[in-house]
Order: sequence, then structure tokens, then C-alpha cells
Amino acid sequence: MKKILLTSVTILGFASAALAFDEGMDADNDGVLSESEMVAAYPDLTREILDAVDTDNDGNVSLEEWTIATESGLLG
Ligand SMILES: [Ca+2]
Ligand SMILES: [Ca+2]
Repeated sequence: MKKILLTSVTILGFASAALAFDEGMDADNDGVLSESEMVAAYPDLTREILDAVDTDNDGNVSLEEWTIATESGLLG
């Protein structure tokens, strides 16, 4: 159920957004948000939320994953 929701949000996310992390989030400018960059940006971030945001489970949050999470309300 969750997967289906995320997939439909993905399509919406790609259709709309001008893709960009919020200013300063990607501290090392490698194009993805590491766990420490995510925690710095979202101090209340839990492991559960991080796992939900990192949909491909590669340990980093890509711009696409971040956009989806932001638009779906996972991240504030
Ligand atoms: Ca980074
Ligand atoms: Ca990822």
C-alpha cells in the first residue's frame, strides 16, 4: 500500500517541481543528502522516516527522493 502511494507521488513529483534542495542542505555538494546532512537539516528526523524517504535504500537521499518526501509531507 505504501509503495503504491509513493509511486504515484513520484510521478506527480517529477511532473511538477523545479528540483532543488533547500539552500545549504547538501553541505558537501555531492548531489545527494547523506544521513548526517539529513539530520542537520531535520533535527527531529527518525530512522523510520529516513528509511521511508530513502526509497532505494542506498543510504543517501537523492534530490528525487527528497522532493517526493517533501511533497508527500514526510519531511516538514
Ligand atoms: Ca551531500
Ligand atoms: Ca536513496
